[in-house]
Amino acid sequence: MARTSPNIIVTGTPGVGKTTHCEVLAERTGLRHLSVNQIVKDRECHEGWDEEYQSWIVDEDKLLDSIEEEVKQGGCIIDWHACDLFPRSWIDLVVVLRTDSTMLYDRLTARKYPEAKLQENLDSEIMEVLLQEARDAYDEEIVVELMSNSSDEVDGNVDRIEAWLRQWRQDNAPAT
Ligand code: DAT
Repeated sequence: MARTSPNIIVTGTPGVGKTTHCEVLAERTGLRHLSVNQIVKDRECHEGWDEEYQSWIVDEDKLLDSIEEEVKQGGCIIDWHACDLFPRSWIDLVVVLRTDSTMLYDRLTARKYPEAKLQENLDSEIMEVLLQEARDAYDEEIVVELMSNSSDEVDGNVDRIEAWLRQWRQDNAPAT
């Protein structure tokens, strides 16, 4: 069945501003914010806790099973620092947020990330790992890279995504 509302992934290295964007976007558009972090924790889609990295070891099959019905209905904003696990047929737009490394360092330090995790995430941002993952997993026309250094950029990005959403709804309106 065709979706009447699109599904959007908002991805990027931890600390780039995914949650910040998704919350504003959900409020302004009425789409549902699916915080994968929260779902992994609440629905126990994991194989335990990694002490060194201070994060859950995600069971991807269980996660996908758990969200499949909801996502297939459309209208979801998926907030997660990985994207290539979600089937291409589920996804209409992939937003990859980017941040300058000095700013990311400050944000992750404020979160008290352990040293190994901090360094790995900074390297990942500099090496554009998530952007590449998104480009490898999805058609390039649906992957958009947006900067997230300031709150003005959050507003501008949300405006752009809202404009995209209006267009998507127009293009996918049921024939009358
Ligand atoms: P993520 O969900 O990607 O881990 P977040 O939305 O929780 O990131 O943001 C991490 C911190 O950085 C939080 O204190 C809000 C701040 N932040 C994120 N994006 C920002 C932006 N574009 N301008 C200013 N602050 C931002």
